[in-house]
Amino acid sequence: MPFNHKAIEKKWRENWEKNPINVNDGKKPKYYCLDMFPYPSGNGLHVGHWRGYVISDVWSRYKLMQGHYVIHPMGWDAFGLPAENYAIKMGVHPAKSTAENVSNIKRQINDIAAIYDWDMEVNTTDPQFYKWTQWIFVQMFKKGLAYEKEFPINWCPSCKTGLANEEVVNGRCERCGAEVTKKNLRQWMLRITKYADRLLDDLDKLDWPEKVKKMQTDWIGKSYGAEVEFPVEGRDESITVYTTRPDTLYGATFMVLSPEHALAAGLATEDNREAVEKYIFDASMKSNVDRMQAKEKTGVFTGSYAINPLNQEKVPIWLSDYVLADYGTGAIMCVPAHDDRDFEFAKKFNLPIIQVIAKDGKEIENMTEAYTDASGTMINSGEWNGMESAVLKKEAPMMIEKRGLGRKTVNYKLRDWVFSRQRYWGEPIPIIHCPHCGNVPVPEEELPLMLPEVESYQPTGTGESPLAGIDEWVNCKCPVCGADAKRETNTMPQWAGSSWYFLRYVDSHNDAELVSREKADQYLPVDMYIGGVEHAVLHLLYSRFYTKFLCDIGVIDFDEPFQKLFNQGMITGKNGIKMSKSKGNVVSPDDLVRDYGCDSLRMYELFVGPPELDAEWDDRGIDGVNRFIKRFWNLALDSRDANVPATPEMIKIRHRLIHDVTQRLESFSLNTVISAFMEYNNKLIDLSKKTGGIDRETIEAFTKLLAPFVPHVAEEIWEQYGHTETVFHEKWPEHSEEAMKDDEVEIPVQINGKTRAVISIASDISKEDALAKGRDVIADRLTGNVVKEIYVPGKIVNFVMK
Ligand code: ANZ
Ligand code: ZN
Repeated sequence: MPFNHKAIEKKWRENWEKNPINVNDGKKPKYYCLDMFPYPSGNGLHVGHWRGYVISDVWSRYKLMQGHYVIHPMGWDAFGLPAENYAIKMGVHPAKSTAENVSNIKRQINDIAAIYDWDMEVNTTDPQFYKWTQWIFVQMFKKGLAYEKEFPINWCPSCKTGLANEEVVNGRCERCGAEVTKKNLRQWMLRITKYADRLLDDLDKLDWPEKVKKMQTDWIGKSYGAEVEFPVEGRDESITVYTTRPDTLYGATFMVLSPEHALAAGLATEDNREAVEKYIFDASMKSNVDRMQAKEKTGVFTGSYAINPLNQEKVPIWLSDYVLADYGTGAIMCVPAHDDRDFEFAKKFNLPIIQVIAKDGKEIENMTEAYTDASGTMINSGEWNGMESAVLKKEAPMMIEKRGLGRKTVNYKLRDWVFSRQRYWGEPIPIIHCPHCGNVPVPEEELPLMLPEVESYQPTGTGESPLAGIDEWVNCKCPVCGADAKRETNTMPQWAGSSWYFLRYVDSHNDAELVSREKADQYLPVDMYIGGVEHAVLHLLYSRFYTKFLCDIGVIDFDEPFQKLFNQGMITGKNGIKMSKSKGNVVSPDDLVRDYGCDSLRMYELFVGPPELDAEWDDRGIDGVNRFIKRFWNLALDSRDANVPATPEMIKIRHRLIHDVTQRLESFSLNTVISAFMEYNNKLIDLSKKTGGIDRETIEAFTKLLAPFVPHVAEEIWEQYGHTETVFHEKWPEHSEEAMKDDEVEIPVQINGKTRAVISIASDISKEDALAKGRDVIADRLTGNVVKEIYVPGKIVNFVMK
C-alpha cells in the first residue's frame, strides 16, 4: 500500500473527531499542559509559531500514553494595540477584525492536529471572560492593592499611551520602538511590590530554567544595605544615601545626587548656581535613552560639602544624571576605588581616590580601574583596618545603625505596576468617580462593564482614552449615594487577561464564578507551561502575582501557577533574521502541510535543532523526515506481511530504541529523539534485508513511540496491524536493561586475509580479548613470525604472518 498522507490524515482527523482519544473518566490523574496563548494577529501563523504548539502537543500525547487525562486548551489573547491600530488604519471595529483573525488562525492551528479541547477555549475580549478580569480588579481595589496616583510615567509618544516599566526596553517602547518619554498622568497602579518577597522566595519551588528565575530575581532586585546620613557642612540638613557597600564608607570621597533630588538646586553656592541650574534643566530635557547611553559621564559641582560621618572628612557634593531619581534615595556616596561608575567620574573630574579594600593587604599604586571584588582586607579604614571585607560588608549596616549614623535597609528594583492605558481596545476599568464617595467600584452584579462602541478609536493624545468622548457612557450615577458621577475611562493593559486565563480554561462556561473551587482543586495548577522566553519577566511575573492574590482571597488553593516551564527557541529566517511580514521572510505552514502532510511538518519542526535554541528555517530539510516516514511505513507494512519471528538482534534494537527515545523525551531533547528514530529505522531496514522482515512486537513498539510525533501515520500503521482501538490508549512501552545488552556476533579469524576459523564473541568485546580468542582457535596454525595483529570491531580478526 503506497503512502498517501492526504488520505491518512483526513481519515484519522475524522476518526478522532468521532472518538476523542483524550477523555476524562474521572479516574486517571490529570496533567495540565499549557501553551502560551497567541495574539490573533492578521498575519496568521508561520512555521515558528508551529514549533511551540508541536512541542506541547508531543508532550501532551506522551502524557496521555502514560495514563493521564491531559488538559490541553487553547485560547486568544486578543485585546491590545495591534487590533486597535488596525482599526484606526482600516476603520474596522477591533472586535470584527479580531473575530476574523481568530477564525483564520484557528483553522491553521487545527492543521497541527493537536489534542486541544476547544470546549475550554477562552478569548480575553469576550465579555463573559473580561467580566472576571474586571472582577479581579474590583477585589484588588477592595483590598487596597489597586490605587490611583499621579506621577510621571513612561509615555510612548507614538502609541500615545502610558507604559509599564516592563514594557520599556532600553528606553524604547516594546511595541513600536519609539523613544519613551515621561508624562505626568493620573494612573491606576497595582501594588505588586507588596508581593515582592513572596515572588522572590517562591522561585525556589519552581522547576523553571535557571535563566528565567535569574531574570525574575534581577527584576525584583532585592538588595540589602544601609541608608547613611551625611550632614551638609554649615547647614542643618543632611543627605541620606543608599548603599549596598557600607563597608567602604572610609573610601567615600565625594557624593553625587541625581539632578531631580529635592536638595539639588538648593545646594548650589553663589558661584555655582548658574552651572547647577543649567545642568538640572539639561537633564530634564534628556530622554532616559540619552541618559543611559551617554558615553561619557557628565556632572556639576554644587559648591557645597558634606561630612563623612565616620571620619569627619569633607566630601564635595556633585550632581550627575548617572544617579537615578527613583532608586534608593536618589543620592549616593561615591567610592571610586571600588565602583566602576564612581571611578570613571572621579577620573574625569579629578576627585580623590582612596582604596579601602586590598587583596593580600597590599595597596595598589596608580589604580587604572576600580577594584570591585568584595574580597580582601580593610585598609585606610580606621578601626576597621585588618577586617575581612566580606565579614564587614555583612556587619557594617548594623554597626552604622548602632552608632546612630543611619539604618539597615532593604531595597527593591521592582516598582508598582502602572495599570492604566489611555486606549480603547482593552477592558474598561470598573471604577466610578463620585464627587461625594470618591472612587467606587462598579457593583459586582453589574459586571461585565461592557466596552461601548465608539466612532473614533484614535487615541486622543491628551492622556484621556477615546472612551472619555462618549458622554452617555461616562456620565453615570454613583452606586453608593446615587449622585451624578463619572466613569473611569482608562482601560487595562494587555497583560490583564493573560495574568489569569489559565485558571479559566478548566471552567470556562461558569457564569457564577471565575472558576469553581471544585474544578480548581481537581485540575489546577498548570503542570507544564510552554512558550517563548520573551515572556520571562512580564507575563510570568504578573501571572504569579495574580495567582498569589487569588490564593490569598480563597479563589484557589495554590500560589504558584506554573510548576514547570519550558521556553522554546525562535525559528528564524535565513541568517538568523526574525520572521516578519515586513522582512518578507515568513514561511507559512500551509503549503508544507499540503505538500508533505501534517506529520512530516510536525516532525521537521522538532528536527531543526534543540527545541530550546533558535534555529534557522530551511524548507529543504523537510524532505529528509518525509523520506524517513515513508521508509518506516514500507518497513512496517512489508514486515506485517512477512510475519517473521523476533531474533535476538531485533529484540535488542527494540529495547534500545525504547530506552533512547524515552530518555531523550524526558530531557526534552526532541531533535535527538527524531535522530534516534532515523538511526534505528536504518538498522531495522538493514536487518530486514537479511531476515525478510521485522517482528511484530518491534514494529508495534516503534509505532507507539512514534505516535506523539506523527499521530496520523502511527494510527494507520496500528490499524494495519489489526488493532481496532486507538494507539493512544496503548501504554507507553518500557525497556528492559537486560534485553538491551549486546549479544554475540560471529566473526572470521584470518591468517594473511584467509579465513581459518569462525569465532563467536560479544560484539562489545575488547581488542585484547578478541585477539586472544582468535589466537586460541588457530594456535596450531600460528607457527611463523606474527608481524601484525588486527581486530576490526565486530567484523574480523586477522593475523599477518611472515
Ligand atoms: C557605595 C558603593 C561602593 C556602592 C561600592 C557600590 C559599590 P544595587 O545592588 O543595584 O541596589 N546606588 C544607590 N542608589 C543609586 C541610584 N539612585 N542611582 C545609581 N546608583 C545608585 O546597587 C546599590 C548601589 O548602587 C549602591 O551602593 C550605590 O553605590 C549605587 F564599592 O554605594 B554603592
Ligand atoms: Zn457617591
